[in-house]
Amino acid sequence: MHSEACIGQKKSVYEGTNAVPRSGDPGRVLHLGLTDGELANRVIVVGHHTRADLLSGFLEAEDSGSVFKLASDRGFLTYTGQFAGERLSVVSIGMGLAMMDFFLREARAVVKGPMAVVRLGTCGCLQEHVKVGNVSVADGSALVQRNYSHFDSQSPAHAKPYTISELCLPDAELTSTVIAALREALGGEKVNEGTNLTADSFYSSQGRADSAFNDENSQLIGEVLDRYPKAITMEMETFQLFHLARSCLPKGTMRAAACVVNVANRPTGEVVGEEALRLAESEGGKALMKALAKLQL
Ligand code: R1P
Ligand code: URA
Repeated sequence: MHSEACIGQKKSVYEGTNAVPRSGDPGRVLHLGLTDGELANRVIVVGHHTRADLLSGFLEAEDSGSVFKLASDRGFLTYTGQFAGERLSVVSIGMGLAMMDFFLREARAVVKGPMAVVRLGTCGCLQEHVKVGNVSVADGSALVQRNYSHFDSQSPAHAKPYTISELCLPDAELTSTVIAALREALGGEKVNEGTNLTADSFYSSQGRADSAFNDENSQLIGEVLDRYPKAITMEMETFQLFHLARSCLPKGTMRAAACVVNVANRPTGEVVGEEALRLAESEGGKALMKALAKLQL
């Protein structure tokens, strides 16, 4: 018999399967790959590695003499260092509700004490007057989900193809600090505030047309705007961040805020240029790091 198949003779690949499992010694959480103390209480969370690399350039070395860096084999990339006298991490988590869930739960498991998390993402913008390259801060977020039951031919006719949730709110103080820092860094005309919509797909639940699938979404953006006329941004993680921060126990120990660079104006079809995007990411990101460092935790 091949040795890998000898169930019962090998140490388990991880422990604690009914809670937040860890593997190795020291125990590392399964998906972020981090162990206790490697992540700071103040975190900027972004969607891709290039943005994390960019912002990690603003971090200064820890006492060890370098900025901590760890790439997990599940796609998470963590940097931890010093910024304006505080310990701060920048983490790239990839995309979607599930990745934000992995991140916040496993981050909570390896960090002691109160946390503050700010997302710097990108989005499609639903309002014609909001310019691409601007940064929009969420004053609330609603979740737009594909209703899988609707697409099952056995389901009752009244089940709608998409569900739209109630609003979930961010931390008010952190959000005001973020807005002030962004305005100072980018100028007031480049910073918008409004409702965020988090979708469970880049495609169907964001109202994109794709003739290769039955999506029944041609009316979706209109329905969402009827319900939330102040909605300006549509992306894929903010609701989960706000929801889990509010669900975190003890209450108030995880504070959250979120903003996104508008990369595409959905009504006009305009898409941001490379240079404007990098500028918003780097100057906006630095402003968020200042806001996080300033926050009394
Ligand atoms: C889709 O292209 C991705 O871009 C947006 C969405 O939320 C989704 O994750 O944000 P990020 O640029 O932060 O990944
Ligand atoms: N990210 C999204 O989720 N949607 C967009 O339209 C652009 C970026």
